[in-house]
Amino acid sequence: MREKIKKYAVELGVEDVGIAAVEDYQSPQSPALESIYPGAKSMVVLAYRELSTCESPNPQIAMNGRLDVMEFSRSCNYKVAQFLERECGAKAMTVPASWPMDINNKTKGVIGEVSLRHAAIAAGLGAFGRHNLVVHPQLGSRMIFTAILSDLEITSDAPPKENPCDQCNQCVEACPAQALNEEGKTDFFKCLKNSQPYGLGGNIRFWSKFADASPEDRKEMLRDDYFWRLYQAGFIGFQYFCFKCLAACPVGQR
Ligand code: B12
Ligand code: SF4
Ligand code: SF4
Repeated sequence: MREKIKKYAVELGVEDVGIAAVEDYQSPQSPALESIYPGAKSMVVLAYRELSTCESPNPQIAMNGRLDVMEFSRSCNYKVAQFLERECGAKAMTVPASWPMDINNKTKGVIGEVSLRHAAIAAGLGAFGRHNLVVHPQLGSRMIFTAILSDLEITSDAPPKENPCDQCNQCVEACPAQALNEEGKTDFFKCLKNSQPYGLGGNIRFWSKFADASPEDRKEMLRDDYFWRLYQAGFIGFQYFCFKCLAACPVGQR
């Protein structure tokens, strides 16, 4: 069964596949899996490689690489879930790369329904690097994950023999927001401000200022580049304007 699932996913173009038994998934801050899928027994975790677009100094092109991989990942995730239901007799539920997630004042929008880093680690796809991302032993840090929960009883894949991160610190030095200075912790407010300048924080700042502005100043604000970028972000969805920590990592670079 394990090999049959992996073969199908790899043929779709997924870079690597790991499987974790739910008891090996431990993410203290995330919702309990039981609240998402009562009776879930395992998860199939799919790994995709971010293209070299993440090195582009042009933020639109860098972001476009992410949009490509997210669109591809949504389709592969659905197809693998469909395969689990059709060919393996499972009940399958998909976990997206990023959204939707429960975004509220308590979680601040930084806790996914399932933590895909912890899922990838439980599925043997890598280990936490100094940048708090999962580093795959052969493919490196430029990895994006999705997952499928199911009631299939399958044991976890073995973890890599050693952590591929050699603590070279290049990711920490590359971070323009100094969000990685403290080991084992990403300062997510610093990261968010830099990596999603037109996200929720940007919207709150803009609209608060707008509410207090005079009619003349409001007109000016609507002609400003910042508003135009907010507008674009609104219809594209998530916008990541920084890929520096993952792009700086030398592991697995060709
Ligand atoms: C919300 C979110 C963010 C938030 C908050 C991040 C955070 N600290 O949790 C912000 C906006 C800041 C963010 C930034 C980024 N993100 Co993000 N993000 C997510 C999302 C949607 C949810 C994360 C979550 O649930 N966090 C809450 C829980 C899990 O965190 P936690 O328990 O506090 O655990 C953290 C620490 O305690 C620590 N930790 C826990 N145990 C251990 C053990 C050891 C040994 C160590 C060292 C650390 C450690 O690591 C965790 C990360 O900080 C996931 C997708 C998903 N559903 O998982 C993507 C995800 C984590 N993001 C991803 C990426 C790539 C990024 C960015 C590079 C932005 C970009 N351009 O894509 C940056 C990287 C920031 C960084 N270096 O940490 C990828 C990571 C892929 C990978 N190779 O690991 C994910 C998995 C998306 C995906 N589908 O692949 N992200
Ligand atoms: S995404 Fe950018 S701002 Fe966020 S931790 Fe990585 S390098 Fe720093
Ligand atoms: S850049 Fe260096 S320190 Fe950072 S994750 Fe990669 S190997 Fe580890």
